[in-house]
This record gives sequence, C-alpha cells and structure tokens, in this order.
Amino acid sequence: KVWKEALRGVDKDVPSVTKSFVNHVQTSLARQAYNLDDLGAYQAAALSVRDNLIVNWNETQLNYTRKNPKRAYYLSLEFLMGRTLDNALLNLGLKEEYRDGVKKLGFSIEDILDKERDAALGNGGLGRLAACYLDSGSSTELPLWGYGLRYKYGIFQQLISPEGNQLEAPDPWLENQNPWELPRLDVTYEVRFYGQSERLANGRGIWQGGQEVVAVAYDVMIPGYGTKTTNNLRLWESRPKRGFDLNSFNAGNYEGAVESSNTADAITSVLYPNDHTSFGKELRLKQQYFWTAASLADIIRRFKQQGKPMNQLPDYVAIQLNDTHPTLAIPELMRILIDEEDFGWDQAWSIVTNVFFYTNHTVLPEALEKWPVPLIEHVLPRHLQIIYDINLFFLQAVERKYPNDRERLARMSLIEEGFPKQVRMAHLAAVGSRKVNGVAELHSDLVKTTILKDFVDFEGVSKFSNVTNGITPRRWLDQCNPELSDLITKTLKVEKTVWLKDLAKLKGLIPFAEDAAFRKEWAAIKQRNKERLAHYVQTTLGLTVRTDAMFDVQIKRLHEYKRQTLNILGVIHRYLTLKAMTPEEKKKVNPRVVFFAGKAAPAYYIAKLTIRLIVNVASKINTDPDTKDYLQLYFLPDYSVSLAEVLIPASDISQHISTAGTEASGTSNMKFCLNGGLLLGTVDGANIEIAEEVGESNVFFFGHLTPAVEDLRYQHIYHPVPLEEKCPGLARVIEQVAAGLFGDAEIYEPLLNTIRQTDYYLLSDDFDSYIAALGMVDEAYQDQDEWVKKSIKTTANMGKFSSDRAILEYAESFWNIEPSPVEAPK
Ligand code: 26Y
Repeated sequence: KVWKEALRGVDKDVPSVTKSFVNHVQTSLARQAYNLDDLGAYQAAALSVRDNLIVNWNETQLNYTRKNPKRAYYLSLEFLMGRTLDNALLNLGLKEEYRDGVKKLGFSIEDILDKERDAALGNGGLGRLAACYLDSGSSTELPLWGYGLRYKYGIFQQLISPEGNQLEAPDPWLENQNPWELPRLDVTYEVRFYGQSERLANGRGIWQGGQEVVAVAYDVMIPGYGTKTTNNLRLWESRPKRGFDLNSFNAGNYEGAVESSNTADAITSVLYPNDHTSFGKELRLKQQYFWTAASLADIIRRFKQQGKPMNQLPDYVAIQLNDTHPTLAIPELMRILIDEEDFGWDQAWSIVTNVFFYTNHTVLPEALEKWPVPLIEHVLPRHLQIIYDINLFFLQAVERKYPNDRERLARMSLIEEGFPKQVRMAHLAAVGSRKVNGVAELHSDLVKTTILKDFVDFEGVSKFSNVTNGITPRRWLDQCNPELSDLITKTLKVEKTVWLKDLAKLKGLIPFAEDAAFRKEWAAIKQRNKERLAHYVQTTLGLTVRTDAMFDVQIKRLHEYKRQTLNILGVIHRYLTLKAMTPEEKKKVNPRVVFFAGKAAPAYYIAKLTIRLIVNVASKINTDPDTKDYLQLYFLPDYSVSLAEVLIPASDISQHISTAGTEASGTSNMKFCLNGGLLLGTVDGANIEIAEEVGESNVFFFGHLTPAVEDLRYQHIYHPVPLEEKCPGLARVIEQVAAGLFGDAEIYEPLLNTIRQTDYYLLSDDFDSYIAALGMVDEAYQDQDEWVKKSIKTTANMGKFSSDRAILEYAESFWNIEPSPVEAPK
C-alpha cells in the first residue's frame, strides 16, 4: 500500500521511460537520440528521473506546510552523497523500467550510471553519516531537512606519483552541470562579517558595517525508499552583494573594487580537506558563520510564516549540530532573539537551549575546535560579546554550585586562557544544547568521563547519551551488492521493500548458515564481487589481481590513530616470513590480497609517508617471484563513495584497527559486516557493538583495551623499553624498512621514529597480538565451510546498524518529531 502511494503519479512503465528520456535528449539537451554518447544518456536519464523527484518533493513540502509538524534540521558542513541516479531509481522503484528503457534505446544502464561524478562534499565518516541519515529521514517519512554548503570543489582528487607520493588535484564536480540541484535564486539572505558592534544599555547590541555577502539556496532532493516523502538538502552558495564596490572603483583602486567579489565567492569555493586537525583559519570560520547564519534565517523565516510567536520555536524546530562545526548557530540565535526580536537574556537562552542538540564525533584533542578570541572578535564582533555573556552566566552558575573551585572554573570555561585566548567550541555546544550524544556506546562513555566530565557533574548525566551510528542498507547492501540482496530476498521469502526497511528481518538467514546449497550460493556471490573488483583494478590501473585469494581490505582516511602503519608493517612481516619459508611450507599458505585506499590531509606529512611506504612495499612484493603467488598488495588511488561500493562487497576480511578509545564509532565496519565480510579489529568504537550482535566468535579482536591505554602511554615516556626487547618482531620489520629493503631508506625515518620514540598510538604494544590475530584469520579461512557460516551469521545479525534505527532514536528521544506521511490530495 505504501509503495502504491509512493508510485502515485509516477509513470512506471517502459514506454513512458523511453518517451521521457528521448524528450529530454531533444529539448533539455538539444541533442539527437541516435547520436548520443553515454554522458548524454546519463544526463537525459537523470533529468527524466528528476521529473519524478520534483513532483514528490513538491507534494512533500506542501504536506509539511499543511500539517505543520515539528521539523528537525541537520546542520552539517559535510554531506558525502556519492552518486545519485542509481539511488534515486532504487528509491523510486524504477530500476527495472530504466534498465529496460535505456536498453531499448541502445544503452546499458551500468555504463550510464558510471558516467555520474560523485558528489564528494565531505571528508569521511562524519560526512557520509549525514548522507545516510538523510536517506533514512526520507525513508521513515520524517520531516527532516539538511543544511550545508555548496562547495564548488569537493574533497580533492588523489593522484599517486610513481614514487608513491600523494598529489592533490581539484575536484571540479560541477563542471558537467549538476542535474540533481535546483537553484533557488529567490531564496537569498544577506550575511555580515567584520564591522563594529555596539552594546546598548538594555543589553541589546547593534552590529553594522563590515562586509555583506549573499547566500543563495540550492536544493537537492532526497527521496525516501518506497515513500512519497522527498525531503530537502539545502546547500548555500556565497555571492558578492555587489559585483564590485563603486567607491573603490571611483577612487581608482581597481584591485580593491574587485576584491569584495573575490572574497565573497571564496567562502563556498572549497571544502577543507582536513579531518581531525583544526587549524583556526579565517576562511573556515567565515564558512561556518555564513552557513549557520543563512540556515537559521531560513529556518526562522519558515517558522514565522506559521504566524506563531518566537517563544514557541522549540515546539516546532529542533536543530542537530553535526559536531561543533555549526556551533556559531548558538550565539547567532541569541543575537537574533535579543537584538532583533527584543527578547530578554533569560528567555532567549531558554529558547536556544531547547532548540539545539549536539553530536560529538571525536575525543581526539587535536580535532576539538578552538577559535582564537581575536579572530572571532575581528570577524564576528557581536558574537564574541554574546559568547562572553554566555560564559559569564554559565560560570556564575558553576561557582554557585562549587564555590571557590577556581580550577574547575578554568577547566569548564568556554574560554581557554593563553596567548591568544581561545573559544572552546565543544564547551559552547554542550552548554547551549538540550542533549549531547556520542556515536557509539564506548565513545559516549568516553565523552562523559573525559572531555565533558565536568559538564556531566554539573548538569546531570541525563543530558548526555548515546546514539550508535548506522548506515543505509539501501546503498550499502541493495545497491552495492545486488546479487546478495536478491539472494536474501529469495531466501527470506520477504519482499526486499520490506526487509530493507526492517533490517532485523535479516535474522531469518541464520538457519540457512547450516544449508550447504545456500552457502554455495553465498560464496559464489562473494567470488563474483571479487572478480568485479579485480576487473575494476585491471581497467583503471592495468594491474592483474588474483581472485582465488583472501581479500583483506582497509579503506578509510589515513590517520595515525587508525593505524594503517600497523597494517603495512604486518604485511611486511608476512612478506619476510614467506621469504624464509621452504617451497613445501609455502604450499600450505593461503594466498592473500591486501587492499588499501584512503586520502591523507594534504599537510599531514606522516600520513603521506605511510601511503608512500604502502606503494613501495607493493611494487617490491608484487614482483618478487618468491612471494607473489602468496601475497599481493594494492593501494587504490582516489578513494570515494563509489569506490567503496565496489570494494566493500568484495572483502573477506576488513581491518578496523584503531588504538582502543580513539575511533569514535566507525561506519565502514558496519558496511563490510552487512555484506558478509568478517571484521578484524580492536576493541573500539562500534566494533564492540558489532561483536555483541554477531557474536564474538565471528569477529577477530586483538590489542589492548581502552582502560590500559593511558597507562601504556605513561610507560612509554617514563619507563621506555628498547623496541628490540619489547617487540622483536616489530623491531625486525622496522629494521628492514630502515635498511632500504623498499628503497628510500632515509625517507621513512620520520615515520619509523613515531614508533621508535613515543609510539603514541601503541603499535609496539599491539603488534604481537595483531600478528596473532592475522594468523587466526588465516586459520579460520582454511575451513571455507566454517568461514562462510560466519559470513552468513554476520550479515544476519547486522539489523541494529540500519541508519533507520539511528534516525528514529534521534527523532524520538531528542527531537520529538514524528513521521508525517504524504497523503494523496482529496
Ligand atoms: C575541525 C575539523 C578539522 C574537522 C573536520 C572533520 C574535525 C573532524 C572532522 C571529521 C570527523 C569524522 O569524520 N569523524 C568520524 O565520524 C564518524 C561518524 O560519527 C565516526 O564513525 C568516526 O569514528 C569518526 O572518526
């Protein structure tokens, strides 16, 4: 019934599809259908699918306007959407019709889908999570909008030089036009920077002068799976308010005249490519304010259209802050309420603290945002005053509860003393929000016991909670692994439209783990997915991957805490072991192919060295006749959502090996396990909850636990033990690298020194148990029957990790919003 409603008004037959396709070729593209390349066919298909999305989008917005439900807004500086066409076809239920339709016209749907460029407006996990949440919001019919920035350039394209250096090239993703966005040239707001702020006696402020730029809305339609609901992702583009400044021009200052136009455009020109290291750059601060100011203005305008007084804002609006990046929304809403809406401080603060919700995504100190006070004062003088006022009232309250506790006040202050003073955005976000959450059980506990401990003591623990991350099974199972999805549907005897929205249904697969015929089908699909990946590597890199081996995959941003270095040193260890084996011994070895992919922040020197080491180890071992039949290694350049969709279904084992307590959650771990890949990991983030669901016997855990980490680090500094003594296996591997076995001996010294010296991420503590765990993986893989059983049971028990579950937790326990299905007009 739901699907019938979802398809109302959609022409779900092949003739309509071809008609609309040809129509777009001739009119929108002004081309001829008989003389069209795949790119043109992609554009025509996209435009024709888009027609359906627009109809649904319009009905959805009309439905909200009529019913006026409380709405939630997801503010994120990153939305890592990937490709849209395939997902839109799936969610609209039009995949088969388009497959047949374009075939009739002489095209292959796969080739067409492959022409789309990824929308890569994000760095990694945080941005992809936002994309999964939008999919789930629409699929569960929640009134949920996203707000972000329309970067002209997304995450850089990664090139790998022959020596193994990462080179960055721009990502001009909008070059071929983007059929998935609707420019809203009429939806604009002016945003001010710099200038002067004057405080009046009544507490209000007047902020004027400075620079004004214009925010223009671009809307991206977010279809739900099998629902009419098509929510909106609104992305802002910055434009100069005036093309050029006439005064400067008349004064003969040509450069000054065009400058204002340059700086306005600059705000949304590029996504900052660093995650986990905050640099305090002025342009980044301007991005954050530009986006939060435009989004709040838009939210408030929509609220006001209902004719309700502003004090009812929290009854109609919930705003989720995706990390601290949008925290300026808190002082901005205070500014609007006090300076423009005439509220007194207390009433304004009570509105603010009932509207915002803050998700923390990391406890790593270098990733916690701090903004220099002088910079905020310069760019946002009125906001600095408000932040100081918030701090004053907050610290007064702390002082009342804990009299004469100066140290506590210093720890909790929104302002960190120093030169310069800095605003601690996590403190501001925590103080200004109704709820604070982490993204997996362990991480949420760490938030409560480390970075925000004082705040838990002061405000009570009920404000702090957990929402374990999730992933959308539509993209991360049905789309990326269609054969497995079909097998599941056939086996469960439940329509996929049902189990893809109720992922706990996968439990029905458990008994089939004992069914030999089913296992055979399951394994054959994995095999074909490996071949698909091998084909990708062959056609893009010209390299031949053997597909009769175990596929071992680690794909994520390069970071010391994620320990790609541990993995590559483990590969070298395996290589040295193989070199020392007799041919007889080698015959017992199961071949392994190790894949890496991931980008390093352009200024992250150690991470780039790790890539270089991986690439050079690969060229050595892939050509060594003694070992190449047993061990192959690939670094696949330019990791992206689309590449993940090929890699994940092909993996037998994937690695999630962060130092315990450092990976807040991880979400690719969920994607691999959902696709029947087993997990090799540390007892960290969501790995723990995955093990709880699928059973510890089906995952490979190793390494020290979180409570031990602090003490181990202390030992490294105060009681260092020479590496040769502490971990001879690791010492031997490092020696070989240092001796130049993979070339460039001196070049790797800084990387090796991170381990030889403080070894902050505990490689020397975990190396032996890591190697032992890899051995257990080998052993388990020898028994293919048992392995496939583990694989099936893993998939079967992953229901918890659907982002539908996660988004409904946010909706129910935080936002207090409900599904608002689109109804047929009477
Ligand atoms: C402040 C700025 C430099 C910054 C920019 C991006 C800081 C952090 C980030 C991105 C963080 C991120 O991606 N965090 C990841 O979020 C995922 C979704 O919750 C988690 O699964 C993952 O463990 C966490 O590292």
